[in-house]
Amino acid sequence: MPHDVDALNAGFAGQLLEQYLENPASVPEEWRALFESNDGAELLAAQPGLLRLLEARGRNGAAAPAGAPAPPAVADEELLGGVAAAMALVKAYRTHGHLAARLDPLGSEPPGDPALEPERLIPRLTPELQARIPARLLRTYVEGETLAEALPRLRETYCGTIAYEIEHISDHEERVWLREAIESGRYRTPLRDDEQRALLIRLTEVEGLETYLRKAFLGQKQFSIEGLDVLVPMLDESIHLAADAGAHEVVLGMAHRGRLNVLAHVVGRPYETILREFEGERTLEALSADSEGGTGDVKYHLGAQGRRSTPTGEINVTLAANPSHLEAVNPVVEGRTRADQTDRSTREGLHDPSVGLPVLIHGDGAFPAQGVVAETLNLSYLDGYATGGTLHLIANNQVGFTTEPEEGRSTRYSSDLAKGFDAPIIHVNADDPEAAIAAVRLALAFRRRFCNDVVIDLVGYRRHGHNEQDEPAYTQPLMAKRIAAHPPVRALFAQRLEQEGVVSREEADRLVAEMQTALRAAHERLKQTFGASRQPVTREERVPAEGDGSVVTAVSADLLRRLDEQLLEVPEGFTIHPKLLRQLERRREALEHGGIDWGQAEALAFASLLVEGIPVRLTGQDTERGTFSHRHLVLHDVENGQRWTPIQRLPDATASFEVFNSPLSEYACVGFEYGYSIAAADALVLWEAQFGDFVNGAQVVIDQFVVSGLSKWGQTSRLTLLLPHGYEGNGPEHSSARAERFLQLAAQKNIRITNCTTSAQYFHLLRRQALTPAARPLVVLTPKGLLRLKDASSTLADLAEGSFRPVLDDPAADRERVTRLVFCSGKVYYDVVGHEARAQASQVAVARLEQLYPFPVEQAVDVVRGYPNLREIVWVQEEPQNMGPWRAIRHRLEDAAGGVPLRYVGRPWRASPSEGYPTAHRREQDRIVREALS
Ligand SMILES: Cc1ncc(C[n+]2csc(CCOP(=O)(O)OP(=O)(O)O)c2C)c(N)n1
Repeated sequence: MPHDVDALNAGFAGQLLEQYLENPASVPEEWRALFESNDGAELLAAQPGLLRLLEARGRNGAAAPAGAPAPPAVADEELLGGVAAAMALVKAYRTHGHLAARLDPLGSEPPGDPALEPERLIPRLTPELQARIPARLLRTYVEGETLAEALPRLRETYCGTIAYEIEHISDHEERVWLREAIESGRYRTPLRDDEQRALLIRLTEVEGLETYLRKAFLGQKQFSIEGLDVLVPMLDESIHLAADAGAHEVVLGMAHRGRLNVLAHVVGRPYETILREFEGERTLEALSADSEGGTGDVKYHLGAQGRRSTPTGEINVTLAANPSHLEAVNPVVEGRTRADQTDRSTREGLHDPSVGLPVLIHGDGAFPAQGVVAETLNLSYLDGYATGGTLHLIANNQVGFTTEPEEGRSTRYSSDLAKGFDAPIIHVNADDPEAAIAAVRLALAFRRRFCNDVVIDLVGYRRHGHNEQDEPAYTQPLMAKRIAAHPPVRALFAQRLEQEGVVSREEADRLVAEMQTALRAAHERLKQTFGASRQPVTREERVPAEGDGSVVTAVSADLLRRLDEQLLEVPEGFTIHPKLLRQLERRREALEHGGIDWGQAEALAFASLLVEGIPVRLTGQDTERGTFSHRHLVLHDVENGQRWTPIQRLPDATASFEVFNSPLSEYACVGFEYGYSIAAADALVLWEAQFGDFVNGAQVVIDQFVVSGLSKWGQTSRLTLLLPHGYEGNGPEHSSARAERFLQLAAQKNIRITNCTTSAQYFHLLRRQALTPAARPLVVLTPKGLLRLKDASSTLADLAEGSFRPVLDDPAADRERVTRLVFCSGKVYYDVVGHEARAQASQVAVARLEQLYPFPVEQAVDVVRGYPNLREIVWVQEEPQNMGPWRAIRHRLEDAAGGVPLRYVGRPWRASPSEGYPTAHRREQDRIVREALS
């Protein structure tokens, strides 16, 4: 810190200040802090030499040239001090103006801030002094010759019905752009008469729909938008601006609040279909889910797609289906948008953010409190996840369900979290529709210019209870009273337009009546269709065909050889780490003489898909290398750190391979990939967990989207989850991928769950997943130790022939001798067959269940039938009895056993998946295997 400001060399300080004003980042941190504090600016300004410099700058409109003789002192001490105070004031408006803004339609007093009061500064900025301070010294963009003229405009700009938080942004260019955009009023030009009229019509429609529904369907939940009505015209504006910027897609994510209105007016769903839902009939989405054995979903969760025409052409608008879980849809929307923005016919998946705009509508209670919001914001500027900036709209009705803001967050604003991500925050009063439109214009201009997220905190209220069955006055009595006495925004806006002579009172009233008539007519039309109901969907139609049989997963040996060679190619002069080089070069040998390990089989599966035109996207924590250092799809030159990804250079590839290390998130990352997989039905999208356990950080996405999306919304996905699994003595958290969770959630062929024991099986499985016509999510319990285990490796012939086999019988059993059939799944197989006791147990055959769901009934029966002298079947698992596959597949095994007794061997019921101590693990593992064999 420059300690003694009085003793400063004014010339030096002046130069620094000059520099600071040009570019704040260019001066040392301590000086920046000094200039940015009010005291500092004042003290510095009290140095006459410095102020002469400032004066000179003002006169010339530019910095005084270095070494130029100091211009004569033209100002008295008071004026000079005043300039510094005025600068502090400008800074205060930019930084704290929002504290004095009139953001609450219900009229609560803003807290204000002393720094905004010219009378309280030293020297006091009296009106006389203000009139003497030239505005050009202050570097603002508002109009006015003097501070006296500029000040009211600053106040209007920063403390009106819009307020801004931009000064936290670390990028100087962005900050200056925003200041200029805000203060020049470029995005706040008044609406033309026809635009105002259109806005009034829109607000009338928004209010009219809610009013009609409330009257016609008393007490049914509609989660009315009223109090935040302007959200709809804001979305209209966003769609127009997106189209204008060349986008083909706008993807919306939102919760319950206002959703029906958005469906009708933003997506363009006919009123009839919404009314049909209220009448208890299903609309199209639910129907399509029906054909997949679906249950459908409540009306305010259903997704929809529409095409909107805009002045610059048509554009798709997608409202993502979502569950009740607030904010869970955020990463899904980002993933969907990213998929829309990616050209998968290019080798790396060319990303063009101008193609689509993601818009997320948040609740003011949910935004600061749901962790997935932060996780999703953290994706926004990452190479593998960016979507060119998301428009965030906080539908801020100043209350949660019944929770007050003071109970719901530790920050002043609901939006504060986003400041950490350098997003500009625009607060706007929902009772000022024109300001709200201006907020969208500024936000999207900023996004277009900088590809960054922007947050609009739309401050309104909730006219009714949380839903239509709630009484808000039980918990927010004062607020409810204020709201009851407060006219709706449509009425306020109509009144304003009447005063301005844009519409007459009669015209405004007529619009209201016309809307009710239109809704009544739609309702009548709908009622006439009742009775002529559809044919019920038959059971046969409901269960989709698996269709796996028709898929060829084998790849010719010649092609595999060629791909393997290409996967080892690096440019001239590229130096691979010598240890890694040896590992990679072993792949050539493995191809010819056996020993194709997991990493190699996987790379070959991916490469073979790429030359067949199937795009692949693989993400996860440290996935480029692989947690267990087995993958190495991305190589790093040890001399210069440059990257090289051979799989993105395959000469014959006709589809993209995207590979990214993910941030340390499960919830948002799995949500993102799910969203991507929905929009990119053509692609194999894989997410890998660091260890399988960690997938439970994404449990909401698993439960609410992955396993149930098809049933609820008819939404299919071939998202593939790679979950490292297996008991290797690493403790309770690195052992189990919790197969039991997925098995419990498996029904109606909604997902596939596998646990392969050879790299060839994995190869065929990946290819089947990409190629099979019936898209379903796939859960793969992937190995750790097996990744390099010789016995689990495969040969070229294994890949060039055959297919994925859901059950593997014992290859070496003496069929007549066998009296016990051990069934197991995954790595424990190698523990059993590799155990010293195995040699003595020729009466035991060991079969592997490679696909846990859908349970391969016929194949399991065939295995059992292959042993004529069976006396028992033993299910062996490493997991405790209350975990792992046992409980889910027990009945299936019993069926397959055809009367042969079935017994369990494994860990007993346990609260924690595994032992913490390696010795205890070894003992338990040994006991399990001995029991299986003895
Ligand atoms: C993850 C999650 N927890 C709890 C709920 C129950 N819930 C539904 S709406 C709501 C209040 C949401 O408040 P806010 O985000 O301010 O949105 P608003 O309803 O006020 O528009 C709550 C707690 C939920 N839907 N999701």
